[in-house]
Amino acid sequence: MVNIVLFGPPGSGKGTQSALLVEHYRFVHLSTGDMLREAIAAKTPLGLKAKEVIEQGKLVSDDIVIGMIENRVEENVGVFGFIFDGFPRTIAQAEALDDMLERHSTFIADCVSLQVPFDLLKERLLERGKASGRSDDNEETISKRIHEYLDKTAPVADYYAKQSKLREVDGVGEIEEVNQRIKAAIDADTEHHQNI
Ligand code: B4P
Repeated sequence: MVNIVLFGPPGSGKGTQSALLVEHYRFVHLSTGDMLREAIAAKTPLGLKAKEVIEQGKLVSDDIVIGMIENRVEENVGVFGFIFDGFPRTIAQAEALDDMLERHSTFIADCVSLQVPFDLLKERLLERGKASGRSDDNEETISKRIHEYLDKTAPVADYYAKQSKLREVDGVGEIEEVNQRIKAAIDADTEHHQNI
């Protein structure tokens, strides 16, 4: 199995790039943001709880997102590999993910970290907000999300750097151009990824 974490601040292109990567490789795409939005749309008790937190620009609790990911990993035992999009977002989530994968005799191969300046993130998310109507893509919530990222999520990059798994990729440029850079970073570890 080859498992990749796609990491970066809100609006860095994790969702956009994951969609392209699953077309190219045989990954199963697991996005905690998408799972939470599905729960919100279905108005499940979890969704109602998550809606409030997301609209405040905060992170949903570790227990909830770890549980969601664990269910999806269990459901997909035997697949070629996972691309984790927007997860882990805290050190506790990163540790839980390592434990979970170890139980299935596998591990994270690379954490691809998309580098995008904060003013550009804001611009992209405000633009997306116009079309998507996402209630967390407004100026006030975007600032809170970036603050939450710096406080709780940025340390996750160090977690993977310490394991020599962090691959920083320039996330500025055309979507296809960024995608080529990500694929080059993944393919650079050919020995580990021969069978993708
Ligand atoms: P997510 O759904 O993960 O979304 P995101 O961080 O806002 O966006 P992403 O980086 O995927 O950006 P995208 O490709 O869409 O999270 C939403 C919320 O859910 C979080 O704030 C949190 O509350 C909660 N949550 C999710 N996971 C959690 C977890 N593990 N723990 C706790 N809480 C969790 O790109 C954004 C825009 O930029 C798009 O419009 C796109 O078209 C554009 N774009 C992308 N690449 C571009 C490029 N190269 N050039 C120009 N525009 C580009």
